[in-house]
Amino acid sequence: MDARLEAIRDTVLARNPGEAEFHQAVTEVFESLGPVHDRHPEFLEAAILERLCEPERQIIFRVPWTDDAGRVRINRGFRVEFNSALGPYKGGLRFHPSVYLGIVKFLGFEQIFKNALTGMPIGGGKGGSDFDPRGRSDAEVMRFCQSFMTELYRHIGEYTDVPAGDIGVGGREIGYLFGQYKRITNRYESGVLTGKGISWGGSLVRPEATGFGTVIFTQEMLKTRGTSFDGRRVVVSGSGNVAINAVAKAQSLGATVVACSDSSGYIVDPAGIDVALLRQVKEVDRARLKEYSVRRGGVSYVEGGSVWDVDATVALPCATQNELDGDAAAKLVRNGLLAVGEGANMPSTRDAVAVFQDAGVLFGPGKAANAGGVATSALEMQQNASRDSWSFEHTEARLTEIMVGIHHSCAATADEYGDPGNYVLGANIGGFVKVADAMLAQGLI
Ligand code: NDP
Ligand code: 2IT
Repeated sequence: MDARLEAIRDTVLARNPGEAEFHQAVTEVFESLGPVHDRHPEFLEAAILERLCEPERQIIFRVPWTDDAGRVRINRGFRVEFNSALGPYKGGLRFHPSVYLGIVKFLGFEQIFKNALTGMPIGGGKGGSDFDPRGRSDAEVMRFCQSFMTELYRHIGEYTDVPAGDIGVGGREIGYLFGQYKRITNRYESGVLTGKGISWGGSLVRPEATGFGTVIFTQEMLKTRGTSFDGRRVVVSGSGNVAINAVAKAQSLGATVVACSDSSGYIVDPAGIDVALLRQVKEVDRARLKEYSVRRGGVSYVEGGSVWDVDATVALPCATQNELDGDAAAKLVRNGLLAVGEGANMPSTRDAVAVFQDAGVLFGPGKAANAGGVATSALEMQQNASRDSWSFEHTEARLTEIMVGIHHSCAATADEYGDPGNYVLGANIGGFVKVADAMLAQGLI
């Protein structure tokens, strides 16, 4: 890392003790930014990096709720409004027991650059709670969401901060959150949340967008080597919103997705995953992935273990941060890996990224490859602002155009900075320069 940037990075780490994931995300971005600061000393003079690493606002609050047995429960809620240079804070809410400030800050930090890459007018933010929705009834989830929004509502708004889903937050949760926002404010402010249902201000394609976009980005990378998904053997991790739609899109392009996972284990389906059955098990019945292997013949279920033990030419990590380490990366490379598209946020450890890049594997980092979700959220905001709703075909065409554009700009930036094919460099520099220019123009705030 450039010595000037290393000193700033060390200060950021010391100011934010114990936030390992935030440290990791900051370090990874800073490693790309030396050459930009050679060309733009004004960014250093204006302390752009120091400002970027300090969120504009951080909100932490108590979320009391009552479970079905009448027992009082207390969780912690977060919203980190990281950077508004390009637009209102925009980013998802994560409900998972592992959530703490360091996770929310890593996600919010990544979101700044991701959102810049989309070319849409959105700043970066993230939020969530250590609430664990697993095993909770609909009524419990509703009471939790209502209590969460009873504090959050005062901080958000169409022109201020626009949350959406992430792990543990999907259409059901967005519905309860929107209902409570509307009730408290007495405003039908559609643009305050994205990921809404189609009949009440949602956008077609938003549920599919992250997984679809990840595959579209990966297809663009494959094209640079004169190849495609057609006939490829693919492994996906996770079996939630992003994973399911990545499976669907990869298979529509002629790939066979032979494996996916949850935090308990993974399935191997050599004939290719039956997407309708996977949706039924996970989205309708809200069952564990193991149930898929019970209902479909010829499928093995491996309890525990790593889905990355399954050989593939394309790997799409779509579960969570740091789920793919250096050993897993080396095994995938030995098994003939050609490309990785990160559907999740920071799923590959820094060791894993180094293994992929050293081996010449096409590597699409999350802030570029999974930007289709938030980009389609921005399209949802656009539809809400104009009180319009677009067809599936039109919206999907916009998503495709945006993902192809992100691929192009990452590749062009990597070329410009003398490291062709380095999408990590391209994404970090491309996103950073847009935000830094806007921050300079807006003065010292
Ligand atoms: P979901 O809650 O729908 O699904 C999450 C999936 O990941 C589940 O299969 C879950 O398994 C698995 N998972 C979660 N945590 C862990 C863990 N600690 N260890 C192993 N597996 C785990 O979330 P999404 O599909 O929406 O999100 C997946 C990833 O994509 C996240 O990194 C998210 O930040 C990222 N992302 C999401 C976007 C979106 O639009 N939803 C946009 C861009 C990125 P289990 O059920 O066992 O917990
Ligand atoms: O990580 C992400 O980009 C998301 N969870 C989606 C955010 C959004 O506002 O749609």
